[in-house]
Amino acid sequence: MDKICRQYVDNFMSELIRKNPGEAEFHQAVREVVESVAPYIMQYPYLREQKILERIVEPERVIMFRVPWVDDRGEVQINRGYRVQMNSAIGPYKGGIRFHASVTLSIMKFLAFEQTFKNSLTTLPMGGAKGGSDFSPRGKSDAEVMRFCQSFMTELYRHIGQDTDVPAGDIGVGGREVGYLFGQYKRIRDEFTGTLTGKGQYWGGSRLRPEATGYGACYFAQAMLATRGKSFQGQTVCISGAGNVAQYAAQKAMRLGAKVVTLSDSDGFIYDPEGLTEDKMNYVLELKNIRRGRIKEYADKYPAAQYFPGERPWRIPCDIAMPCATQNEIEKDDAQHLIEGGCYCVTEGANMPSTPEAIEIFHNAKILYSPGKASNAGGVATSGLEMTQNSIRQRWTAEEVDEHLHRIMADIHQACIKYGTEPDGYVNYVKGANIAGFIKVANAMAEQGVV
Ligand code: NDP
Ligand code: 2IT
Repeated sequence: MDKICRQYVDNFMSELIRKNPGEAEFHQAVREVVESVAPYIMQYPYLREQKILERIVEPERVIMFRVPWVDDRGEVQINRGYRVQMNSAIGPYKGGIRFHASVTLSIMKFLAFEQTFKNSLTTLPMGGAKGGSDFSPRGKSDAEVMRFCQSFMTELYRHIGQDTDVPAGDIGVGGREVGYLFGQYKRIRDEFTGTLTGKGQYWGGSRLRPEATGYGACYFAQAMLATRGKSFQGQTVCISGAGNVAQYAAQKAMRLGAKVVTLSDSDGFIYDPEGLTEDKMNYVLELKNIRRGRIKEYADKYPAAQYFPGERPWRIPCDIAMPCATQNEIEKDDAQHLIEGGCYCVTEGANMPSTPEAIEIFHNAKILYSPGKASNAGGVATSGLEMTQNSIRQRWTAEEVDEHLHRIMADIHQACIKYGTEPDGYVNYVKGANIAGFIKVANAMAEQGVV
């Protein structure tokens, strides 16, 4: 980056940090995008004159609200609810809802910001948003989760709608929570519309939406691997997380011929040197989605596997790593371990799982590295397909949805190549994804005037 560009980025970031103090995750997500797009902005003065970057980092609207509910012991509980409506330049606000104890305004803003560029990359007309609460479903009964979801929606309903803002799942929000949220929305509004995605298979949900993020990440990885004449066949894969994204990334990688040797949760990870099988995968789906158990139990069930409490899987040697748990779960040392263990491809299923220091290590080692906003876009893309199916009151087959998903992931990969190829031929997928995602939103904003 030249001196003028560097100065521009530094000034921009000091002003952003001054205006949004203490929001470390938001600063991190913005810095990455601004560093990628600054050279592009320098070439087009109208983008600077229109203050597109200054506008794009300012949410169009932030909603924060009280979520009171009563637990099973009759005690009153109070959580905080959020919806950050970041950008609606290319379509209605769209993005997931996260229920996790760690949720803060900074995390909501970083996710809504990332979502804006990710949704632009999908080629579908969707703006960017994110919502959630510091409520943790862990250890709560179904009845408690239902009462919480009903209370959350009793405020959120007035801010969303099929042409306004369409929420979906994220960490802590899966089929069960979307069901309770949708039920309450429909009850208050007295209308059956596609206002949430990730709905149940018998009431408007798209086929393959549960699988889409994990499958899409594998399709993206396939495209990256193909650039080096490789595939998943015979490769050893380390995956973190054991939730929605991790489960279906593992299933698809395995079906594509890879040996998946790790899964994790916030308490630790399991290492199965023999690799996952369809039977073991079915056990994991039942353990996590029905019994809501911990990944530790895998090692009790399959003695060849070992459980490592309090650790992340990145020191296990592998060819391909797929972080599918949460933000900043690959730090500098983890990245170093991955490279030393022979890893040559990192495909992010989670949002911002690698720290900037880790990304620098991947780039310096010239390995294949894709940021979440490119490789996990299959989830929201399939949400977009669910919106289309709801609008035309039709339901596509799994094959039709899978075909769309394949095409979308291939298009995103192509866009990354177009904008991210360096003079030496190395593809910087971060740069490619950020510039490709930015151009569409920036031009839409410029064309729509100062709003
Ligand atoms: P789930 O809630 O289904 O699973 C999350 C998994 O990550 C769990 O195994 C969980 O363990 C673990 N995890 C969560 N927080 C932490 C933490 N702070 N430290 C360590 N482990 C943690 O969520 P998803 O699978 O849906 O989401 C995973 C990631 O993928 C997130 O970054 C999300 O934003 C992203 N994503 C999700 C999409 C979707 O369609 N669902 C689409 C695109 C991205 P534990 O049970 O112990 O909490
Ligand atoms: O981060 C994400 O892209 C999601 N959690 C999915 C959002 C969606 O609207 O399907």
